[in-house]
Amino acid sequence: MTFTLPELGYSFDALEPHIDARTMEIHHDKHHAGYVAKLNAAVDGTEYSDKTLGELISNLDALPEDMRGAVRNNGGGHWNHTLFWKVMAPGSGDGPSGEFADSINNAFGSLDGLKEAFANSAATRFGSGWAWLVSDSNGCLTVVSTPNQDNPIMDSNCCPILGIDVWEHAYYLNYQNRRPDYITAWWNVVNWGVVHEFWEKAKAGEPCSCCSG
Ligand code: MN3
Repeated sequence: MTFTLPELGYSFDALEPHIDARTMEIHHDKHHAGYVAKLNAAVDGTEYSDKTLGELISNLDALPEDMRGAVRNNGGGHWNHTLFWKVMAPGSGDGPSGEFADSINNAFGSLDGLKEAFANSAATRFGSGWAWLVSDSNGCLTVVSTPNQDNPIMDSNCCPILGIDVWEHAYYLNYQNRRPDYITAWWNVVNWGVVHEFWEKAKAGEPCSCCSG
């Protein structure tokens, strides 16, 4: 399979003022495109070229040592950014609703409790990485963080349904060293409808496949 860079689904300036157009353009067209190109370079022409992205990064141990690192970093990068673009939208509208809102309340007390756990996880990730809201197949929610381009599916059965990129390339033009301000502003562009859909699929026991194509 040759992996391709997905469309953003909205314009580069759609998330302003929370995320600026220049950051979005470089992030999507350069950083994400780079992960896709390097992933293809690692996998093309090997016996692993017919695997899906999800199969590759959730079975890293099965890969030969000389391609494992490239698939981990660039396959993880491709998966992570594909989710990231999907869980954001301009004018994100209403917050979580229905059973999904109940599940958030059960796990974190309230939506604010989730935001606090998430912000702590994202702000304290040393160096580059991600913070995630993950669901197990019972719909149970947890907040975790991963370094670099690692993804929770690399070593757990939990599926990420929301994630924030806290690499400096995601915010430095606008926020410089103020990672907490970026994290606070980012909630304004979270697309809760899509996060809710991903949670429903995780809870239904479907493979964690939102970004595996
Ligand atoms: Mn990034």
